[in-house]
Amino acid sequence: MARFGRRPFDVARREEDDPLDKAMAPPPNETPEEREKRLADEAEAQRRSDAIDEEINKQRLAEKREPHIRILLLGQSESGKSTTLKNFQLMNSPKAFRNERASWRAVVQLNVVRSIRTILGVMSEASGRSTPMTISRPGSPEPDADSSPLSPELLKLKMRLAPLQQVEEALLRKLSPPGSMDFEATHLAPVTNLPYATRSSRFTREVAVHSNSQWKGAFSRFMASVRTSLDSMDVDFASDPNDPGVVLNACIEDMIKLWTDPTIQSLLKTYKVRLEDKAGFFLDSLHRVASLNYVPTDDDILRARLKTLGVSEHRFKFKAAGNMVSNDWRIYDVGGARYLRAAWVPYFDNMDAIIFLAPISAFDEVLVEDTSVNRLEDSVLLWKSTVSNKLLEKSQTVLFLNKIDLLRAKLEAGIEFGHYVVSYGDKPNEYDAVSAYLKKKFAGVHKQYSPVPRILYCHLTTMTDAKSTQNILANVIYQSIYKFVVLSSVTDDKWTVYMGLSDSEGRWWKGSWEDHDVHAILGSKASDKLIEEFADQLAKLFVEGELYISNWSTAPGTQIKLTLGPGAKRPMHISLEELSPSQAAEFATGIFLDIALQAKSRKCRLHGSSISFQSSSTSSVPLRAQEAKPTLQTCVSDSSKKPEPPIASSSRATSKAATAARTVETEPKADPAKKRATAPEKPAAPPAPRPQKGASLANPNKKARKYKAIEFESDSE
Ligand SMILES: Nc1nc2c(ncn2[C@@H]2O[C@H](COP(=O)(O)OP(=O)(O)OP(=O)(O)O)[C@@H](O)[C@H]2O)c(=O)[nH]1
Ligand SMILES: [Mg+2]
Repeated sequence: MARFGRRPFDVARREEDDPLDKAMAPPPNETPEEREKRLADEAEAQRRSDAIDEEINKQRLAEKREPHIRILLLGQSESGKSTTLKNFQLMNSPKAFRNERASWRAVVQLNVVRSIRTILGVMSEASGRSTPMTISRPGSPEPDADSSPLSPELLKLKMRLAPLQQVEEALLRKLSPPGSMDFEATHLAPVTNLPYATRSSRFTREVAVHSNSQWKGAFSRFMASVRTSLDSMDVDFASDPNDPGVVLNACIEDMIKLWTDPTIQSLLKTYKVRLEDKAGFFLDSLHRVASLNYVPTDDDILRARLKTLGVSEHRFKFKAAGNMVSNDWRIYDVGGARYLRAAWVPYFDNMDAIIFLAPISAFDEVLVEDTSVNRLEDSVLLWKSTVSNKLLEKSQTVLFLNKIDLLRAKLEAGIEFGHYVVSYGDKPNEYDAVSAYLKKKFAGVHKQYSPVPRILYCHLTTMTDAKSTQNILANVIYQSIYKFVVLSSVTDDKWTVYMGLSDSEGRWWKGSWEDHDVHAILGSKASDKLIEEFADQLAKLFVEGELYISNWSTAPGTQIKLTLGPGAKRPMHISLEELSPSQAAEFATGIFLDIALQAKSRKCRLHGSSISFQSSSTSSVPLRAQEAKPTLQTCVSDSSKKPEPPIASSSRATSKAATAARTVETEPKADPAKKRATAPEKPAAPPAPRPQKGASLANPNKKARKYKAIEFESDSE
């Protein structure tokens, strides 16, 4: 009661004492002229402030109206989200990406220091222990106390490397803005017995940076005094005595000695610390990365590790041929550690797509945040909760099963996948089998838990390999921006595929298979029956849209590859060459002609309102950006419609091009004689009799098919 009674007085007193009010108050003894000037200044300041507000509001409104594609990167910590983002940056604006090399130099240096400190931590632990640690995993070699004696030489080395702690602190100071508490502590964490193989995280804590902090800017300012052009690789940081790289450089030989010492190697083995599998591993390139004039390469930047805290938005403008669809992208990168995941949810609304990263090499690792949880299990659970989230039900799902390079290396090193994933049973401990199993597992979860049926685009990736990654990212981008139509035809000696791109330039590609291509797949002695079955299978893949385009490039004349059955054990590929503009025009005209003639023969009326090529699936014209956002689909048809079986057509067409476009027949011709037995007749001249149901181009929905996701049955285990 008493407090309530005093409140008005307190408030009044606070207002009186408000330092802002005091600062803003007119000076005592203000003359009328001064007052007039002050009021004029204030009015001007207000006008400017209003103008700025108005500008901001305008920009906000414009942004709202401006169509853009929103992509959210999701996955546990160290799954490769930020690395994916770096790949997008490298692809979209390599110059800007490379301009940040100076900042990444510091991160690489930090990664080096962290690795060395991990070794020093192991040494401390080994020398401090009188009995070996208990390793809970049965079957793994027990550490042997006698195997880790530290020689006086090693102890001296350890002491000589002590200044690295100051290097680390200096780098952190330079990277984080003044007063920032963004970086997590990097002191040695207490030791715990971990049940799994990877334990290095207990020896050091992660270096992290808040996504909103201007760490690159801060560092660039710091480096500005010494930096010449970072576009050239010839930068001399040695002239700056404050560069932490100077001390690091002085430690090169000692670091190499430590890392290559056989005792240290066996100690690391004993303690199951596989630094070479860890993020930010550069110890095999010490001479290069610790040199005074070191400037990170693109690869180094992709391999550098800096943990993300918070969520950051990155804008890209992808260049699409023509301007029919939106090519403004916003990519959101989030921190994947468990305690950061709550911050994801506000971004779930209205996402066009999510790219989920699951590091499948982590089957024998545990979460840093909770050492009782297997990282692969965490990924599967996170995937399950992501795909089942109602807010994301309209988002396209792209899954990157990442770190396959490390998966391969671990399996080749004899680490048993089945040991950690019991349901895998005794299947072969080989990359193909394991990756297929995991693909199936993740696809099964997607199928089972998606609130609505939707396509899954799944890729096996190595995000640190820019070349292969860019191909995959290009696929993700073109799936979003472009739409395609695929048509095929069979003539006596060839199966020909045409693929059209719905951009404003009307581009077409063409590829074909002849007898020898079929025999190359089935063997030269393939029986008629086998060839027939193969043709049926091929037709099914084609009609059901089990197609995928790789080697995508917008560059004119680039050869691209159409993959049939990307989810099959042995996908098949057909190379497509781009048609010249005049060939493409002739081909497209042929299709129109055929449509018109067939429509006429069926007494269809061709007038504006009844035929809308805008919405026709074969025409595959993308919706204008302002009408609808493009989706991550390469499809051309309405996926909700059940695909029709391939048609043994007896329809007719006039031109070769129109013939090609007419049907979705997919039987490759292995032998002209056999072909005649099974293939459709060669087309004759129009007018055609009414074609079989679904066979006509006048009803194109029956032909063009959606590229379907790779989908597997749910893992029954
Ligand atoms: N060997 C290998 N390393 C990878 C691959 N993808 C990412 N990395 C490395 O793994 C580390 C972690 O990747 P990040 O992209 O930082 O992981 P993140 O998902 O952003 O992690 P948080 O920011 O903690 O959520 C980095 O050092 C990458 O270079 C891969 O495919 N293979
Ligand atoms: Mg990150």
